[in-house]
Formats: sequence, C-alpha cells, structure tokens
Amino acid sequence: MTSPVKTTCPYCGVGCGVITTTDADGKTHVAGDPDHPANYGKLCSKGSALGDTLGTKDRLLTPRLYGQDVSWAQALDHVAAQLTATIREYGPDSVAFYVSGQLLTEDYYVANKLMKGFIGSANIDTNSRLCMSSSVAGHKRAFGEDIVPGHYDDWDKTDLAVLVGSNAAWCHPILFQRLIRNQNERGMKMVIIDPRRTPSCDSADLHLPIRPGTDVSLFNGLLVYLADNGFEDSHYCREYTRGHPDALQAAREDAPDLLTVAQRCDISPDRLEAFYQLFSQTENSLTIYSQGVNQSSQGTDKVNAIINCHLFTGRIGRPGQGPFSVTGQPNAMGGREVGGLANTLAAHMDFDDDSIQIVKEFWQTETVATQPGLKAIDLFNHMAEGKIKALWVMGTNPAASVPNANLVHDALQKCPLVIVSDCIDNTDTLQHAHIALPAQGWGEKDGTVTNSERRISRQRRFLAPAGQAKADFWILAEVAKRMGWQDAFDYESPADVFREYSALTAYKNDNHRGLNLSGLADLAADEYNHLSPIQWPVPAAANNPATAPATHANDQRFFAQGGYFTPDGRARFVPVRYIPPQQETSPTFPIVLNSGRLRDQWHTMTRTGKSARLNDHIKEPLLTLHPEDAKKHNLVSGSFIKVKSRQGDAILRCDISDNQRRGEAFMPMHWNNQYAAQACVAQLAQNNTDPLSGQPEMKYTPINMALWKPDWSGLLITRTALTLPNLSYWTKRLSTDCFVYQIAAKNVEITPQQFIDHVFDDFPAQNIQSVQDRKKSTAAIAAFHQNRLERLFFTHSGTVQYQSAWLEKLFAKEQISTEDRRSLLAGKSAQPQEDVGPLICSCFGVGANQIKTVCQDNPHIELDGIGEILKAGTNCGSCRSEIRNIVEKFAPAANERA
Ligand SMILES: Nc1nc2c(c(=O)[nH]1)N[C@H]1C(S)=C(S)[C@@H](COP(=O)(O)OP(=O)(O)OC[C@H]3O[C@@H](n4cnc5c(=O)[nH]c(N)nc54)[C@H](O)[C@@H]3O)O[C@H]1N2
Ligand SMILES: Nc1nc2c(c(=O)[nH]1)N[C@H]1C(S)=C(S)[C@@H](COP(=O)(O)OP(=O)(O)OC[C@H]3O[C@@H](n4cnc5c(=O)[nH]c(N)nc54)[C@H](O)[C@@H]3O)O[C@H]1N2
Ligand code: SF4
Ligand SMILES: [Mo]
Repeated sequence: MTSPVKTTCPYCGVGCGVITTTDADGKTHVAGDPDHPANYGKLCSKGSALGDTLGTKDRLLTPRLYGQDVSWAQALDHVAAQLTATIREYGPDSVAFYVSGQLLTEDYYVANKLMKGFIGSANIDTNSRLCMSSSVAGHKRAFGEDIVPGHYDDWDKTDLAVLVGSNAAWCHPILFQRLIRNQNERGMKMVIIDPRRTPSCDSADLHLPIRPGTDVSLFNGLLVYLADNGFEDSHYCREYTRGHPDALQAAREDAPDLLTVAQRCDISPDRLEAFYQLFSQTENSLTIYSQGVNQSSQGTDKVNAIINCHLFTGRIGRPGQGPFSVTGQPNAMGGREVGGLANTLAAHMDFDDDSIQIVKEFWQTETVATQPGLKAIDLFNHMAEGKIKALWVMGTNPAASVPNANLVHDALQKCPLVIVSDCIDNTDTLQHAHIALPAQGWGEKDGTVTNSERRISRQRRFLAPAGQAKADFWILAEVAKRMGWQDAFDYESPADVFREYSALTAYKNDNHRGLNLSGLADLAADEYNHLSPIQWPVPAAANNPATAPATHANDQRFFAQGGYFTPDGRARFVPVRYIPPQQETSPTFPIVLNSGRLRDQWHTMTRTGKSARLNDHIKEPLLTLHPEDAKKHNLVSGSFIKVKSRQGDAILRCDISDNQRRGEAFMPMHWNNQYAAQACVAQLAQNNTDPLSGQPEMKYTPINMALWKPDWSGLLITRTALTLPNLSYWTKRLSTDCFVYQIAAKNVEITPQQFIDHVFDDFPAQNIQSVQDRKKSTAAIAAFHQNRLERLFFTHSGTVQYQSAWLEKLFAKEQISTEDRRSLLAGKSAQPQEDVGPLICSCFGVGANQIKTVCQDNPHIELDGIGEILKAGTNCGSCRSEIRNIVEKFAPAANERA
C-alpha cells in the first residue's frame, strides 16, 4: 500500500478533498478527506467510484500524427511548425484554442499566455462558455468583477436556500447533503425553481415548476414585492449601490403584480406568493443557481434579476446571505481566473488600455491581443465557414457537447489542422483529429483547481503517467518554445507556473482587482506541494500558506460593506425584462426539449462510462415525457421515439413521468456516438446564444417526436467490445465482466440473421449454440470459448426491452453448466438470481427491487430504516430522494403517514 496522497476530486465544482492509497496490485482506493472544508470526509457516488476510472484501458498512450504513432519530439515539432506556418499565412486570428474547465490552473494559464500574449490573438475560449459565462457576465455587470461573494459556510448558516435551475441533489451532491442536514437540524427551508420536479425537489419545502425561461419575471416580481412590502435595505442601496430606481421601474413594467407573474411563469399565484413571503421574511437567504439560469438566451439577465433582489435587501456578503453561482467543473473557476474566456485578457483583466499595458509588461511581450476573440459558438460557426485554419482542443469533447453538434462535426471536418489533447483514445472529437496528443489524467497530473467558493486546492499525482502521456502545461510550453518563445515558457514544474500566475494577479493591482494571490507568489516548491486548501483573495502579508491550517479560517466574503470593483466602488442594479427564448415552439416543433445531467454520469462519459456500478443507475438514454404527451403520441414506457429538432435528430426510449410539465421533454446530455447510435442531445440542441455572455440556450430546443417502430429488437452481451454494423438504435454499456448492447433495427437496414452473421463471425460453428422460434420470430445464440460464455444474443420482433442483470452475471463464471446453457438459451436462469432492478445506491450496490421487497416486508418502514437494513443511502446520500420515492410507493403505511 502506498502512503496516502491528498488530492481533489476531478468532477464537479464542489471540489471535494480526496485521499488516495494504491495497493500492491496497483488498485487505487479513494476516501473523502476529513480535513477538506468542501466535504469534511464525504464523497458522492461519482467520487467514491473514482478508482474504477483509472488504468490504461482505452487511454491515448502515444502521440499520433495522421493516425501513425510518433515520438513526442516529432509531434511537438509538427504542431509548432504547422501553427507557425498557419499564422504566417493567415494571421494570428486564423488559429484558435478550445479548452476546458477540467484543465488545471497551470495548464490554463500557459494556454492563455501562449494565445493572448504571444500568438497575439484572443481566440481561446473554453467549455465554460457553455457553462458559466452568463454568471461571469452577470457578476461583471453587477459587481465590476467576476466574484462569487460568499462561501460554503453560508450553506450552513442560511435559513432559506433558493435553488434556481439547479439539480444539486445529483450535480452538487455533497453540498446538497449540507442543505439537507441544515433542514433537519435547524429547520432551514428550501425552495426549488425548476420546470421539472427533479430529485432535489423531493427535499424541498416548496417547488415552483415554472415555464422554462421565465426566471427574469419571477425575480422581477420578487423585487416589486420586496419594494412594496418594505423590505428595501435603504442604507445598503444608498451607500453601496447605484441604479435601483431604474431596475425597479423595469421590474414593475415586466412584473406588475402577482397574477401577471403567475401567468407568465405558469404557476399558481398561491405558490408564488408563498415564495415571495418566505424570501421577504427570511433575512438569511441564499440564492443558489446553476444551468437552468446560465444556459439560456437570457442567462445574464436571469443572473442580474437574482442579484438585484439581494442588493435591494442588502443580503450579500453576510453569513448565510447572498447570490451563489455554483460552478460545474472542477476548475471552472480557475479558468475564469486565469482569463481563459475569449472576452477576458488575463487574471480578471479585460481588454482596456491599462490592462493591456499591465499584461504586456508582465509577460514582456509586444504581441498581446488587444481585443476579445471568438466565443465558442462563434468559433465553430467561423470554422464551418472555413475561417479558422487550425484548432487545438484540450480537455473537452465539443463534437459531443457543443449544441448543434452536426455543425461542429462539419466545422472540424473542414478545419485544415485539428489538434486534440485528451486522455482517452476514442471520443467523438478525436475522430476529427489530425494530431492526437496524450494528456495525463487525474492522479497523473499535478497542479491546482479552484472550486465554487474560490478555494484553491491541489490535485496531486499518485500514479505514474499512462504510456507517454504528458501534462497539458508541459505540452503547451514545449510547443511555445518551438515557436520561438523559449524564455517566456521556460517552466520546470507546475509550481513555476503557479508562482508566475499568482504574481500576475498581484502585479499593479492596488486593490483594483479582487483576485489577488500575492501571498502565494513566492511559494517554495515544498510549500506548493504541501499547500492546504485556501480561499482567495490571499493578500501577501496575511498568509503564510505553508503554515496555514487546513481549514482556512478567514472570513472570506465580499461586499457586505460595498467595496465593489466598479469605477465608483458601487454595485450596479441592472434593469431587466423578460424576453422569450429565441427559438420558439411552432406547430412543426411543438415540444420543448430540456437537457441536463444524471446522478452517476459525467458529461460525455469518457470516465464514468468505465465504471460498471455507475453505469447501472440509468442504463440507457431515455427521453422523459409527461404522461399526456406520451399518450398523445401513442408512447408507452420503453417505446422508441424518433425526435427531431431544426438541428438534428435522435432515437431513444421513452420514460414517462409526471415530474415533467406538459409539452416539455428532458434528455440527458451524456450519451454520444461512442455509446449510442443516435442519442446525442448536442445534435438536437439549438445554439442560439445570450447576446451578452455568448452562452448557448441548451435548456430550450423546440422538437417534435413520433413513435418509432423497429422490425426487431435485440440484446447483445459480449465479453469484449464490438464494432456494430450501422443500425438505427444501439446503446452500449460496460458491465462488470461484459459489455451490454441494446439493439433495434428495421429489416431494410439489417435483418436479425444478417446481424447474427456479423456478430458471431469470429466463432467457429462448434462454439455456437442457438435456439430459434421462427413463428415467434425469436432467436437466442450463445458463443463459448471452451466452457466459458463469450457472447450472447437474443432477438424478438417488434419493440422489446430486455432485462439483462442475471445474464450479465453468467459472464463472471469460468464454467457454464449444461443446465445453465439450456436455460440461458430458453431465456431463463437455471438458478434464478434475484434481479435487483435499477441500481439506486451505487455505494452499496442496492437496487430498486431490493428496496421494494424490504418495504413490502416492513410496511411501517421509513427512509432511515432502509439504511439500517440494506445500508442504502447511508454513505454519500445522493440516492436518498430516490429511496424515499420507493418507500412512499411500496411501504403501505407511508400512505397513512401522508
Ligand atoms: N452527476 C453529475 N454532476 C455534475 C455534472 C455531470 O455531468 N454529472 N456536471 C457538472 C457541471 S459541468 C455542471 S455545469 C453542473 C450543472 O448542474 P445543474 O445546473 O444543477 O444541472 P443540469 O441538469 O444541467 O440543469 C439544472 C436544471 O435546470 C433546469 N432548467 C431548465 N430550464 C430552466 C429554466 O428556464 N429555469 C430554471 N429555473 N430551471 C431550468 C433543468 O430542468 C435542470 O433540472 O453539474 C456538475 N455536476
Ligand atoms: N445539451 C446540453 N449540452 C451541454 C450541457 C447541457 O446541459 N445540455 N452542458 C454543457 C456544460 S455545462 C459543459 S461543462 C459541457 C461539458 O462538455 P465536455 O467538456 O465536452 O465534456 P467532457 O466529457 O467532460 O469532456 C472532457 C474531455 O477531456 C478529457 N480530459 C479529462 N481530463 C483531461 C485532462 O486533464 N487533460 C486533457 N487534455 N483532457 C482531459 C476527457 O477524456 C474528455 O474527452 O457540456 C455542455 N453541453
Ligand atoms: S460532490 Fe461528488 S463529484 Fe462533486 S467533487 Fe464531491 S465527490 Fe466529486
Ligand atoms: Mo458545466
């Protein structure tokens, strides 16, 4: 066993501390870090399963040039020469970087410096454009700088948490658990504003299922209510802000009274009033918001509508009070800090003359970019028009995540030079790469990340790099040196980069910028290595991080006494009015498609897709619909649906739930061309953007849909992954000892027999056993190697959804008994195994059917009783709301309690 290493979880912006140990067989164990102030020892289902995602399988192990493995020297020389030649021929703005909130701060800083300081273009943008840019723009408008005023301690101190467009139970699980604890222990109240009844709503005191996109009116109405009922903090407004009469005037025009707002938001006036009353009367209120706010054509206005209410009541920067934008990715915040967005220059400085001068001096360069570059959506649009000649993608998978992905595929196809740095060797984006560069992944790379509360934590190395994988900052610096900038990129370690970045935040700062890390600019290598999680600002005198306690105890809140970063030091109220979503529904596209996340998958599944237990939660991509919409379209649960938008189409299965509003559907963002035939939401989603932030409206795409009837369905389980022939429907899932494919097709594409011939052609006839029933159009085929099961296929005419749990378990056996063989082809188990149903608790592997059985046996059981019997829900707690739903449904006494 190696000695424990303290590092940070590479998934969400909560930024939990993790302790890893690696045993003699190379298996890594992860545990929550009890000293880390983001999580105090807890981890959610994804964090707990991090060990499953490591290893060299499916990794990109060597640099590749036009499909050929090459040495690093060859790859780097080629990249540098091609970029130089492109810039010489077409100018600096013909090249672009598209980077990621999953890079470390050090990587991000070097990428930004290379593009904006030396190539001399600002064409570096990041997937944070799709994620946080509306919050950034809203913060800048109101505060003069992109600053989250509060910190996680506020989640423990608040008396009212309002979650707007945030499904924190699944997306920020550890923070959500804090809210639940405060609800239980202190009677804190929780309100959720989300068109869907999400798993987070199971714990809410009040849910407002608003019409999508109407948040601005909801908060304008709140502002009016606060004004009319005497809740203005006139001292705060007078001393520290500017512009509230105009904002209030706009709010009155947009949201004159409760009834108008209730109608616009399509919720009951009673519920609306209950929310307004609760907010008004609760001084300690915290408004937490995420992608339901940001990913909107009016995202920035939504952010300011929220902030206006907090400024008006002076509820900002005090314990338990404030607007709180939660970040998505582990280093979304760090990327914003270094300046990775195309419309910022560096270290919270923009393209004004003073900032340009400061950055020029600091980087000692004459070629600093002087105006903003292309934001992500514009970047891919320009590329599709042939205007971008070279693109370098790092740490993101735009072909699967940027909306209107068909256009992104075209753009990548057209771009003469596509360089992709990734850890994985098979992503939708890598398929377009001329040059693929293997990057070190979590556990191999070394540097820092900043979480939602501005806390900088170390990600530390505890594994040797896979193959020849290198750190992203190293790859960038090597290319920069080869392009002729040896001195400016002469870094030996991430600590070198971090010191330089910290020094830039301090350079000529004079308290003009809240982002100030001067106290970290002189860290010795050892101090950097041992750096405890620390919140910025870190002014020089106040801190010696080498001796700082793990829980940095300063009160690191902003703005309780003004001190805004606007020219006059005052916050700005922003007048905002509701604007409907840009692409409206129409008779041809009558349904609104919403999209977002599932509990146990991370984005395009490149890592979580490698964990069998995470894949067990939701096994196929589903489109969730309201029962009436399903009925109208003749859909039942499990039916296939063909979905079309103005941008693209998809085929996926139907899931029916009255958690959806009528006329609205929800689709997870995770599946892509590596995991399904046609279930990538990015291909459907529209790419209209918020005019201020450039963030695309990914929660609102008009679609239509129709029942799709295959001629046959099938279930394929195989020990090794397969390349399937072209089919309308397939999904792929890694299970413990096998891969599971659900399949459906029309006979004109391929018949079951043709499919069988294709899939079993690598087995000699004597290794195959089959049973066919022509009358019923069913078949079952199994292939063995000696006595071990290698591949299984079942097919049936029409639409069938196979249960595969017990069949998957047969792949764990080294020998299959004769009896097992017979019954497996008959579709029955010889020794029937309990089908545990969909996995609810990934920490302890407990399925829905097991919980159901316990409920039926214990009619009086409550949520905690399930934990006592099955342990389900007692570790990370991410599944507690799902367990509660089952208890309410199947423990008969629950109805009496209700
Ligand atoms: N399990 C898991 N966790 C993650 C991630 C992951 O991939 N998987 N990704 C991380 C990242 S990068 C991010 S950005 C965060 C995202 O975290 P969240 O923003 O919480 O997650 P989403 O599911 O994208 O969307 C949130 C909610 O917005 C709602 N919504 C849609 N339209 C509107 C609207 O008009 N108004 C309001 N008020 N709500 C609306 C949706 O119904 C949805 O429930 O999650 C992070 N955490
Ligand atoms: N319809 C719809 N679309 C969405 C969203 C939505 O809610 N709805 N959400 C949007 C949001 S908020 C986000 S954040 C994006 C996320 O979208 P992406 O950023 O495209 O998603 P990931 O799967 O996280 O891609 C990260 C890639 O980087 C690789 N990688 C991981 N670590 C490293 C590293 O250290 N170095 C390098 N070089 N590579 C690495 C991974 O293997 C993976 O291929 O999706 C956006 N798209
Ligand atoms: S909440 Fe879960 S995914 Fe997010 S940082 Fe913590 S352990 Fe990782
Ligand atoms: Mo995100």
